[in-house]
Order: sequence, then C-alpha cells, then structure tokens
Amino acid sequence: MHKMDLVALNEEFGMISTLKIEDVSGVPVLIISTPLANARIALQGAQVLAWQPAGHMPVLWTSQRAVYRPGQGVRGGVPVCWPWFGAGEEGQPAHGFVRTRMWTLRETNWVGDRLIVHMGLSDNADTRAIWDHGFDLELQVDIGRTLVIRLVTHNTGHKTFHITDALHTYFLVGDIARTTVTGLDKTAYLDKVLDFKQHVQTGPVTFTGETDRIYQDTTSTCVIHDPAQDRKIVVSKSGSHSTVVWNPWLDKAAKFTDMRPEEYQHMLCVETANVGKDSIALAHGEQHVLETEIGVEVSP
Ligand code: TA6
Repeated sequence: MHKMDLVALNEEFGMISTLKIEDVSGVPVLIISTPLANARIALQGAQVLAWQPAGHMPVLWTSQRAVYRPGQGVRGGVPVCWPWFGAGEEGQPAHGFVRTRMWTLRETNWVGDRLIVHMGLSDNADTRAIWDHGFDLELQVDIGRTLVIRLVTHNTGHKTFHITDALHTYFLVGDIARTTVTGLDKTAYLDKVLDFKQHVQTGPVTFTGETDRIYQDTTSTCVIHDPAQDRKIVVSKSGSHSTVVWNPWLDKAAKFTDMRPEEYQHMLCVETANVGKDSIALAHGEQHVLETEIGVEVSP
C-alpha cells in the first residue's frame, strides 16, 4: 500500500490512542483500542481479524500461518462470504469475490461507549465481469463488550438478484474435543462431509472429526461451550436462516498452507449465514441486513 494513502487514512480516521491504520504486508489494518475492547480489522475484505473484550481472552482465532497479501484472504477472524457461499461456478473463487477486495473506510463513529467502523464496497467493471449486478455493500463493525457485525446489501441495479452470504466467524477454543455447541437441537442440516446428505441434529453438536454442516431454516442463538477456557461464547443473529458449523480436523487442516495442522484443536467456525434454500432475493432498491452479535461469559 502506498505510504501516502496510509498517511491520508490516518489523518482522516485516526484517533489518538484509539484507532490507527497500519500496513501489514500491503494490507491496511485498523488497530483499535477502546476501554471496552481491542480489535483489528483488515480493509481487505473488511475482515475483522481480532476482538478481545476487556477482562477476557481473545475471542476470534487467526491462523499462526495466516497470509497477509493483497488478493489473499486471511485464514481466521470473520471473512465475508458474498454474493455466494461455498464453491462458485467454474473458475469462480470460493465464498464469493468480496473477501479479497479492498473495501473503503467510510466512517467511524461513537455510539455511547461503542465504536462503530463502517466500510463499503460497490460494483465496478471488475465485479460486473464476474457477477453482472449493481450493488453497494456496507459492513458495520460495532465494538464494545459484545461484537456486532452487520453486512448491509443494497441492490443498486435494475435487476433482482439472489445471494447467499455468511459472516464466516472463526472462534478461538481451548480444545475442540471438549467443545460443544448448543442451540441447534432438532435442526435439519446438510452434512458436507457426507455428500451434503440431510440429517437432524440431536442435542449439542460435539466434535470427534471433520465437521462441516449447514444447518437450515434456523434463527436460533448458538452457544459455544468451551470448558478448556472456562467460558461460553454466545452467537446471536438476525437476517440469517442458516448456521454453518465447521472444524477441518487434522487431515483437512494439514492440506491448508495457511494453517498449522495442529491448530484445528483451537478453532471452530459458527457462521451466521444464508445458504442454499435460505438464499436471499433482492429487487431493485431493496436492502438486506445480515447481523451477528458475539458475547463471551465466564463459565467455571
Ligand atoms: O464454512 C465451511 C467451509 O465452506 C468449508 O467447507 C471450508 O471450505 C471452509 O468454508 C473454508 O473455506 P476457505 O475458502 O476459506 O478455505
């Protein structure tokens, strides 16, 4: 990133002892410190990389081998999957094309003691060559004792479009084998590990191997129970009818160049999404808000 751009960004948005923008291998990263929480956000992909509320351990996981390079998504934090979740059409990037693009830092503002960062991305010739629709996206990161992330999709084109989307959140856990997720009991899911066959969840989700499930038609709050770190992470949501639960386990993790294999033990994705039959149709001028709120509680 050009040094002048960084200087200009800090002049416009920097806040002494609260917000500064640094260049991490060509990727501008917002370093945020408020009395309630610390956070880091990459402008590439508008990707939240870290959030740590005061008095708690970090809540989000990022890989020790994460790659910070223009055009490459960071493994961890909260990747934004849009305008499709999962594999695209032939030759299209997985999870859409916005998580590797540079978003614009639009505004920062205080609401009480919470700091809200607004980043935006609109269609251009490059995006229309991939996906021929007019859109404006805004990601709002609302930082306080909880973390609220809102993805606002606005159809600025003339045609109705359909999207699937996700806030693909990677959580830090002490030991995946002792971790459980409640809130999905009796919910139907597609099991990617078993050729997307449909099953119904019974009781808490437990982890004994690669787990990759798309729970559908659910608006439930999920709770990640992490006894190894004596805490619970509460993931509530709105504008979302799918929840994706993913842990690659050892063999799949070993295939990622941007992850140490053994790190699978300390991460878990619980994703606020709209996938498959839960896709969203937006007509000209319509908006949709996908929102997740993350809180952490000590639970000895
Ligand atoms: O959300 C789960 C998933 O779709 C997995 O199947 C796996 O592909 C994961 O996303 C990570 O995808 P990525 O493209 O970021 O490596």
